Amino acid sequence: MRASKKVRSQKSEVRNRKSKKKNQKSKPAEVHISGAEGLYGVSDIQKVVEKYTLRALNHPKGRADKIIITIENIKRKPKEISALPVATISCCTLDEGKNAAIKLLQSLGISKKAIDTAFELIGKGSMRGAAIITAEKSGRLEPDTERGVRASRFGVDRSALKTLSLRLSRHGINKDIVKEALILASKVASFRQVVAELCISDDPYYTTGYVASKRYGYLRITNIKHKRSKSGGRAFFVKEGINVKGMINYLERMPVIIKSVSLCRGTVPIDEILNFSYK
Ligand code: PML
Ligand code: MG
Repeated sequence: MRASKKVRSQKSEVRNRKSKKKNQKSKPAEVHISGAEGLYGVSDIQKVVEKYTLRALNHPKGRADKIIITIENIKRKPKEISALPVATISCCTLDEGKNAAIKLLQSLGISKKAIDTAFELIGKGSMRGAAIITAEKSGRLEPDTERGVRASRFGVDRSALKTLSLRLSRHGINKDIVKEALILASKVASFRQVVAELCISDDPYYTTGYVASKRYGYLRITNIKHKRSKSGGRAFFVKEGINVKGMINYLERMPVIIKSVSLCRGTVPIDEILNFSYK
């Protein structure tokens, strides 16, 4: 599901007011409101369509005026993977949140230059999909840097979802936003040459983001952005010399399903995280 809304940008309004030509109307821009997807059995389709539609109509970014729902029959057998282990790093301020993300990414061998590029792009919030950034030289690899890449065709098996919901609920985080982001991040991290992902939500009222990697798992970071900020996005850090076509094909086309769930912890101090490696 992709939902969007037409808005007149303030910039173009100002330009039009100044313009000598009377009655000239600015062209409204289309703003992304909400995106969601999953792999489901036929019997779940009706329920899922209703859930996604309601979400697009009641989103904190505003009511969508265009909702596109695509239902596709996936014939290829999904690749089975495990969900990344989950933990939360609790930060009180924006600086603390950002520094925690930087510390984690640097300890994964990602250069400061690549990290700065990611924060800058995400801060602008103008990309529709994710940026692919090389971990050392900070090169941009997406063929279309405005569109970026969209991880797609991921889901969770019914019994794994039950286990996941139970484990997350012990820490008060059994929410769709957490589960959907974890499933996406687990697919992204399962590609061999992905080193890490940085995500900051574009939801203006959601200030928790994450750094995900095979080594440390899915690490939620609270207060990584200002409340009311609409900018957000994702960056995938990859090894230099990667086969980018193969990666995009995997992320966008290959069906992947979560079959098992890993450890779900609550709040963990960052130093404890840095002293333990899952891979
Ligand atoms: C999103 O807006 O969909 C991204 C949410 C990222 C963080 C989810 C979480 O709390 O774990
Ligand atoms: Mg979102």
